[in-house]
Amino acid sequence: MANKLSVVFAALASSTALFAANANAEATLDKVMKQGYVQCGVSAGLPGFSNPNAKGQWEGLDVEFCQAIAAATIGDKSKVKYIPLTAKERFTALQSGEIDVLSRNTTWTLHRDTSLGLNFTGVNYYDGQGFMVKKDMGIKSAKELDGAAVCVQSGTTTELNLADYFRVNGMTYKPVVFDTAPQTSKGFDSGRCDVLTTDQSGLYALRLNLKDPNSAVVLPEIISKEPLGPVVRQGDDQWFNVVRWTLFTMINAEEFNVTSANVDKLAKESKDPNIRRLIGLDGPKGKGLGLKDDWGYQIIKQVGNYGESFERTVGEGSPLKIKRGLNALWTNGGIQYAPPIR
Ligand SMILES: N[C@@H](CCC(=O)N[C@@H](CS)C(=O)NCC(=O)O)C(=O)O
Repeated sequence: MANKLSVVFAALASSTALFAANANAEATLDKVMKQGYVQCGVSAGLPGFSNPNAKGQWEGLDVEFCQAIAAATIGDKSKVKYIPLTAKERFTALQSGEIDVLSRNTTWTLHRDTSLGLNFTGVNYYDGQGFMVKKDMGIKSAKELDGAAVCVQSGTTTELNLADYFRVNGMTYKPVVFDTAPQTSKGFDSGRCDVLTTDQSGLYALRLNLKDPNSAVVLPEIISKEPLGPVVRQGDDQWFNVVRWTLFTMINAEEFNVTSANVDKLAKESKDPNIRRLIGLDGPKGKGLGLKDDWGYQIIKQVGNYGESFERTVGEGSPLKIKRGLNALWTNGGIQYAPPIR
């Protein structure tokens, strides 16, 4: 009996402890509201994704996503504290609570989504790994890279894909490993390696930083899937939902042609139920997320829809000039698709 009772007590105690741990972990939204800003982990310097401009202000697709979370929660897109992180530092920063969300060209993989205690909330950029070589090498395909010295960044999916690709194709290579993107592109520029490999978006970005961007070409092969997206800690469903529905709102807003420029007019005039729900005039509004009813309106008004953000940061309106490709909406030949707001 005593034994049975102590088992029951032990079970009760451990479930209480578990509940307490969960209750603590549930508090990211409360914490953000209390501190008055979102602590957002970003890349230290990757043009188009997150990069400080000449005035020292952070810019890029991942930066704008941080701003969208701040607009949805606090109601002010400027309430973000940016924490630049290398690839190696990023997951510990999230696990330890140093940041509230990681918005840093990070690939969604099984290992990261499970064993690291983290959850990917969606995909804000469908990418794939590629190679960049010096034009004067005259190389046309990655299959000609046998024996090459390859510049690569540590702590990334890139390192593993590189090893897989060369092994599968019966080729050897010499890795030249760096900790940051600027070091990696400098290594390539100064001739430490023949090839630089990273996500294709990163190749376009790093190419801009070369002494002569025209001296390098990007090879046609894409050797992996790199779905990049925002990440949160496991065990905080409310915050997970806030972050993922911020992304879905940006994508849905593009689908329904709601932009930062026309959202006020549509709020007054539109009878379209999809648009009215998107900006919180009808439908589930903010209650389920623990946000104000205008959370979607604030994202669109202050930051814009997904297409606006894409074009401004990495697309035709940016120095990178990346085409929408896979990142076009599903209604436009791409695979960006968000569940409905209803
Ligand atoms: N998507 C890959 C690669 C991400 C990555 O860190 N890429 C480098 C090379 S483009 C980078 O962004 N560096 C920026 C920095 O170090 O601040 C991953 O999640 O592992």
